[in-house]
This record gives sequence, C-alpha cells and structure tokens, in this order.
Amino acid sequence: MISQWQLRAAFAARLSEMYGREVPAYTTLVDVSREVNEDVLRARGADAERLGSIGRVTAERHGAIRVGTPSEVRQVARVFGALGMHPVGFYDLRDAASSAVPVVSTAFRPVDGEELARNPFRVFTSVLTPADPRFFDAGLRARLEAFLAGRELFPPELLALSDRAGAERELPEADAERFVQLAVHAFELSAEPVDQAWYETLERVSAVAADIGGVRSTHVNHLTPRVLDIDALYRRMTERGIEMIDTIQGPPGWHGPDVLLRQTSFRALAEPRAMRTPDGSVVSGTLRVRFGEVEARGIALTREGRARYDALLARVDEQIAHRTEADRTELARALWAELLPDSERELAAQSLAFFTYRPVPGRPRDGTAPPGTVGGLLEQGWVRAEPIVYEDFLPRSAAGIFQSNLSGDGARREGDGDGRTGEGTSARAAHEEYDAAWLAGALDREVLDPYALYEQQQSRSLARTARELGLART
Ligand code: OOG
Ligand code: NI
Repeated sequence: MISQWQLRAAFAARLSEMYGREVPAYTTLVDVSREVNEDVLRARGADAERLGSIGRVTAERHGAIRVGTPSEVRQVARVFGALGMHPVGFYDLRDAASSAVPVVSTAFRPVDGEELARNPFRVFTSVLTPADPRFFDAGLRARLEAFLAGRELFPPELLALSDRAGAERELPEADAERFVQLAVHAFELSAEPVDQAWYETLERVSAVAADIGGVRSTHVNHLTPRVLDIDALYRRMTERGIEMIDTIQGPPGWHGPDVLLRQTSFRALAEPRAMRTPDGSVVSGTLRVRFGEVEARGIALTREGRARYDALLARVDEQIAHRTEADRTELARALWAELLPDSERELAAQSLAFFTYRPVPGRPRDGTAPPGTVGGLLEQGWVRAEPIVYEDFLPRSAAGIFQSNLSGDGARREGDGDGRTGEGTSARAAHEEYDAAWLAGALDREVLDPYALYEQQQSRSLARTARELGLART
C-alpha cells in the first residue's frame, strides 16, 4: 500500500521531472539552488538547518495552477485531497494596484507538522472571477463561461482514484502508479492548437484570463525550489545571463532572522504553440505562460508580527512615492530594522513570531522556580524555542509573481482601461461575492486559517512544556 504522503512525494517528484523536461530553465534554477544550499550549509553548519533539514529544503517545491470555474476548483480539491493537501488561506489578487489579476486563490498543502516534515509539497491554486465586471463585460463573461463549461480538465478515472485515496488514505501500488501518471498528465502543457482569436480576445483583458480561459486544459505554470540564500541565488542566476524580475518580493534581506517568505522569478519564456487562425489553418506561434520562481522561507509571524510587515509595505510605498529616486531595497532594510526586533528571542518574547517550545533537558535545578513568562523562561535557560516555518504565501508577492508572465503582450498596467467597465455599485457587489466563503463553497471544503494552524502548533508545545516544568500555565 502507498500512503498519502508517499503519493504526495511521488507526485511532486514526477511533476518536477516532467517540468524539467518541458522547461529546461527550471532545471538550471534547481541546480543553482542546490549549489547555493550546499554553500550555505558549508558556511553556516548546523545553523543553516534551523528552518528545516537540508533534506527537506532540497526536495521542497511549490507549484502553481489556475482554473476557471467553481466545479473545476472542486475537482482540484479532490485530486490534492488524495495527496493529503488541504486548502489553506484566501488570497484576493484583484486589488493589487499595479498588478490586478482576475483571480482569487488558496494554497493546497499538508497541515500537520509530521506530514510537512515528510513532504511539504504545496500548490498555489487560483480560480478565475468572470462575474467581476471590472474585468469582464456581460458579453465576454457569457462567452467565457460557455467555453469553460465545455471542457474537461481531469478525466473521470483520475477523480475516482482521487476519491478513493482521499477516503482510504492510501492506494494499492498499481492504482497509486496510475493515479500519479494521470495527475501529472493533467498538468502538462497540451499540444492541442490554441484558438488564436479567442485567446487574443481574453488577452486584451488580462494575460492570466487568456492563460486560464483561452485553452481547453490546465498546466502547472511554475514549480519553485526553496533556497537558503535568495540574494546569492539572484546574483548567480543573473551572472548566468538569466534575466530575473527586478526585485526580490517580500521582506528585505537584513541581519535579523529570516521571516515569512522571500521570492523572485524570471520572466515566462516564449514557447512554441500551435495556433488555429480564424480561417481554420494551424500555424505555429508562441505563448509566454510558464516561468521560473525561487523562494526562501523564514519564521511564521503572528498577526501582530504580520501587521508590522504590512506596515513596512505601506511605509515603503508612501516614502517611495515622495522620493522616487530612493533605493527601495535600502529604504525597506532600514525601516524593517526599525519595525522588527532582530533576534529570535525577542520575536518570541514579544509574541511576534511562532515557535515550538520545549524544556531544556538537564537544566540544573538551582532551587529557583521557573518564571511564568515565555520571555523569562527563555532568558533563564528553562526552555528552548524552535522557529515554526512559514508554509503559506503573501498576496502582494503573489501579485508581483503573476507579473512574471504579464510583462509581455496583454500586460494590464495601472491606468489601462481596456476591457474593464467602471467601478460602480455592481462592481463592488461582485467584488464582495468572491470572498473566502465563496471559495469554501466552490471547494465544498473549509478553507483553513493559516494563523490558527501555527497557533495550534505553538500552544500545544507550550502546554506540554508547562506540564513538564510543573507550571500552571505560561
Ligand atoms: C501564482 C502566483 C503566486 C507565489 O508563489 O506567490 C505564486 C500564479 O502565477 O499562478 O505562485
Ligand atoms: Ni509561486
């Protein structure tokens, strides 16, 4: 029998193999990431593994897919449910000022610590919002919905195997193999000719709308390795002549602990695709739909910690607007140092980040009683804190990453009006319609709250620690 985590690991590995065959630049990214990780390990020793063993980090990937309808995203939930991956978090990418895209998203991932340690594979999953009149007028919406209703992304055999694996939490070997084959195939780029006129109609609204609704299948659009030093990775990719987007998204690099998530990407490559022209002939064209991304993960921040990050973004935007010449990175680094303590201990003591706690074994009992605060326990060496890694995404970074394939034809830039109707009352209504509850309804599953998951992991460890130290509570 093949268990869910083994299925997940097999799927992730085979998807990676497929993507490397189809997108050779991905292989370069994986190779360079591995080199950087080995260097960091050599330079920092055990400290390099503070946020995950080198085995986990080297194997770790996230992918991204985009689908068109509630029923399609529900099928996605069944396929990933088979792999022990659950929808966590709700991201609305329609508002980002300079990079609005007509989707709302969640991430499918394992949720419990042991499952994450076995294989943390996650997939950022977006679903189109055709009823949002800021992007689609009534006529286009109707054509789009009719087109989407007529396609099948996942064959019935795959869905049946998915439901079985989801219910039984394992599959016999032959069925597991079949499942992995069908699942990987569902995310390959299809060779079917693309209807050029239809694709271009959608592209005028948004390149993402065209990527989702302009073709009869779906595909993984990037697969992201994890790296221990993203600044070094960025330099090395640039040295190899690969043109990266101009920033690293997320918190700035600084002297303090890594927190949340830093990501960067290279632009989608022009790949040859068969196109059906309006007169019915098939010609060869190119589309830019698949790109490369890499990320560094840090400690998960509490709501209070996250509020500081959001304040950082707001302050950088504000100050950059007045001082266009200012170096964004330098400014962010300086503000960050002001907003966030630069040690794990202070992050823990001020409840800004999540940790798991455990008593220090063999601490000499000097007759004093352990203090009642986390800060005091850490300070006096009673307990040790291990950082909890941020397993989720950042909406602002995600919006920036979407730009990786919006920067060519079909880019929607700030102030572009084409394809959008005004932002009247109906626009606001549609805006509210696509919320977390809408997504949960579409998925037919609860969308889990990432903070609640981290909080639970932390409070369990605190309760255990308090018990072992004989404290009433901490
Ligand atoms: C997803 C972009 C977001 C990330 O890592 O933030 C993302 C997409 O382009 O479909 O993958
Ligand atoms: Ni990504």
